[in-house]
Amino acid sequence: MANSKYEYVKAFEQPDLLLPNTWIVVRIDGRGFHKFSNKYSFEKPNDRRALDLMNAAAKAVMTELPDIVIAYGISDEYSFVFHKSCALFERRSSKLVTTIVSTFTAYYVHLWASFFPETPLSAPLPSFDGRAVQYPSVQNLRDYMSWRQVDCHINNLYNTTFWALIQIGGLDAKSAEKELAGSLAADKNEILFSKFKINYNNEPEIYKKGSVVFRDIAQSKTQEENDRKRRAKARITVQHVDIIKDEFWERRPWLLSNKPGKIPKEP
Ligand SMILES: Nc1nc2c(ncn2[C@@H]2O[C@H](COP(=O)(O)OP(=O)(O)OP(=O)(O)O)[C@@H](O)[C@H]2O)c(=O)[nH]1
Ligand SMILES: [Mg+2]
Repeated sequence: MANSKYEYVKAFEQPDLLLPNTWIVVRIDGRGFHKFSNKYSFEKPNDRRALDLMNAAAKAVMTELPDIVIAYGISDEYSFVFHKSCALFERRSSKLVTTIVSTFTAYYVHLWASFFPETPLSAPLPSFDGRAVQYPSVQNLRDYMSWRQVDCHINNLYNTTFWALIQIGGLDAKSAEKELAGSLAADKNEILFSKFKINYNNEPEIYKKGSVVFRDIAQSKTQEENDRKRRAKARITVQHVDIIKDEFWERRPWLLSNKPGKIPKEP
């Protein structure tokens, strides 16, 4: 077929390729969720319904995209990890990010009513931004995951203490902020315990550790199905566990190897 005179515009499309053989993390983040959480009266500092909704949307994303090996969520953000061998969407950054963002947002809106039956959504509707980051080694990838989980802990300890000072202690926001300025983790634990009889260790795991979504596959499997099909059928689970220590990864070698029972080899 002859080219039209307009066809030259195609040359303006520039590549946005991600390197092969790297772990790709797509992190999405709720846009303006400070305002959004006030509009729908999210509980402070943690709203269980809002977190469950985030987790349900993340599970739906993972069901539709079997190339995602693990996801980790806190607050209004979620990180999705693509295996280093994944060739999905020709490893084009914009395709990966827009697919994750639109699929996640669609499910977030679709599932809203199941988690907030009393408060229907109204404009402006929730939306998310997203970015892709590449990590060349398992160590870098695990350090990324650890970074997010440490952030979860730091933020949650601060927020739990801050809101206890306000909700139970009767302080205003300015005084609570002043009280916590320069405080260490031990100081916050001490404030929680001595002032409010709250043992931070007994706070719900979902708030302290965030949410890890992954496929709980059996380690012995017939070879009839190819890996992608097998992953698509595996049960997706949401857990609130430590992903910083080796134990989580050692007990689930299929997560990083993408093969049942195999640990990834790295030089
Ligand atoms: N009350 C309440 N607020 C939450 C909860 N989870 C997230 N948020 C709000 O969402 C915000 C998320 O932080 P950011 O992503 O930095 O803030 P943002 O307003 O979304 O801003 P941008 O991401 O830059 O658009 C928090 O600061 C809280 O205000 C929750 O469980 N309860
Ligand atoms: Mg946000």
